[in-house]
Amino acid sequence: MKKIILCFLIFGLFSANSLNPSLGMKEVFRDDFRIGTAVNLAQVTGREKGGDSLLSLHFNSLTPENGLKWALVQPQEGRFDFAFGDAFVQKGQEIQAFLVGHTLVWHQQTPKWVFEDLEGKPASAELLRSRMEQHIQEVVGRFQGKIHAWDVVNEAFEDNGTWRQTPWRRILGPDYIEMAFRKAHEVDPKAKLLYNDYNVWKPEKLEAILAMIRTLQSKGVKIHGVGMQGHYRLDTPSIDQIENAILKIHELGLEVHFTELDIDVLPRPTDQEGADLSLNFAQSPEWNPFPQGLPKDMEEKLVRRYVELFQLFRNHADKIERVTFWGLSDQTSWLNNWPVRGRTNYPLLFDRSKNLKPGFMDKF
Ligand code: 9MR
Repeated sequence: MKKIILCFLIFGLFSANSLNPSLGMKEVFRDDFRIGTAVNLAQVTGREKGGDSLLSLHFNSLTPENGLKWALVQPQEGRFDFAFGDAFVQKGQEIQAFLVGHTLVWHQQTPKWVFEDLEGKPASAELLRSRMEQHIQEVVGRFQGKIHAWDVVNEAFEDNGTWRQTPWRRILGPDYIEMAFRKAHEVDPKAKLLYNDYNVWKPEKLEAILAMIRTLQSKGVKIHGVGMQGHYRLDTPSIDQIENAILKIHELGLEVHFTELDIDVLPRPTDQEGADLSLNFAQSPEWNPFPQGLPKDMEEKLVRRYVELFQLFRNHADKIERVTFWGLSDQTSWLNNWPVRGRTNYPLLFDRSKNLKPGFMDKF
C-alpha cells in the first residue's frame, strides 16, 4: 500500500506538462479556456523570427494589438485599409484561432476628422452617428464570419465610475454604446460582442459597467461579454478583487474574457493603475532599474503571480472564455513605453528570446 501511495506522489510531482515540454499553453488549458495573444503586422505576416512557431504551439486566439483600430483602418473618411485585417485573418485561419476584433468605438487612435464636420466644427450627433454606423458596417462586414468576437466599445468609464467624457459621449450622449452594439449585431449576428475596459475590478467602475449592461439588457440589446483587460502589477489588484468582478459579470449572464493580460514589474512614478494612455513621465534611471535583465527573485515573483492568476482563472473556467496576453514576448510589450518611454520591462510569460519563463507550466 505504502508503495502505491509513493508512486502516486512521485507521479504528482511530475505533472504531464513537466514530462512533456513541447506541450503548448493552449493544450494545457484546453478544457478551461482559450489562450490568446495580441499580434502586430510582423507577427501576422510571419516576418518576426520565431513568431510563427510560438503562435501555433501556444495560442488558439489572436487579437490585433493596433491593426484594426480606427486610425489604421479608416484614416480618411471612406478610405478603408484592410491589409492588416486580411493578413490577421489568414494567420488566424492557419492556426485555427478564435479571432477578436479590437476595437470599433474608442477615444484613442481615432482620427480628429471623425468628430468634426467639413468646416472643422464639432460634428453633429447625426453626422457622428452615421460615421460610427458606416465604420461598423464596413469593418465588421468585411470580416463577417471570420472575426468571431468584437470589442465593440472600449474604455467608456473613468476609474471612479463616471462616464469618460470622450467626443463620443459628448456628442452622442450615453446612448452611443447602445447604437454601437445594435449596429455590430445587425452586421454580424453571430459575432460575440464585448465591452472592454481596464481596472474593471475597481468597485465604482465595476458598478458602472454592470449598470450599463443591465440597461442594455433591459432594452434587448445584444451584449455577450465583458473584456477585463488585465493590465496588472505584481501586488495589485488582489486575487479577491479580480474574482469579485468575474462573479458579478457572470451573475448578469455574460462571459468573462481576459483580453489584455500583462503584469508590470517596474516601479511607476504614479500610483495610478490600469492603462490610461494619457500618462507620460520623463525617463530616468530610477524608473528603469533592470536594463540588463530582471533579477531572479523578481522573475520568480512574476511567475508566482501568473500562477495565482491562472489558478483563479481555472477555478472559474465555467465563466471565462479566453485569456489573452497583451503581446507575444517582453520584447514587443507596450509596457516598455508606458507610462515612461524607452524602458526595459518584463511583463509577459515569454522572455525577449521567446522562451517561456521557468516555473509556470509545471504548475498546471
Ligand atoms: O499596446 C497598444 C500600443 O501599442 C498603442 O500605442 C496604444 C495606443 O493605441 O494602445 C495599446 O493597446 C491598448 C489597447 O488598445 C486598449 N487597452 C489598453 C492597451 C494598452 O494601452
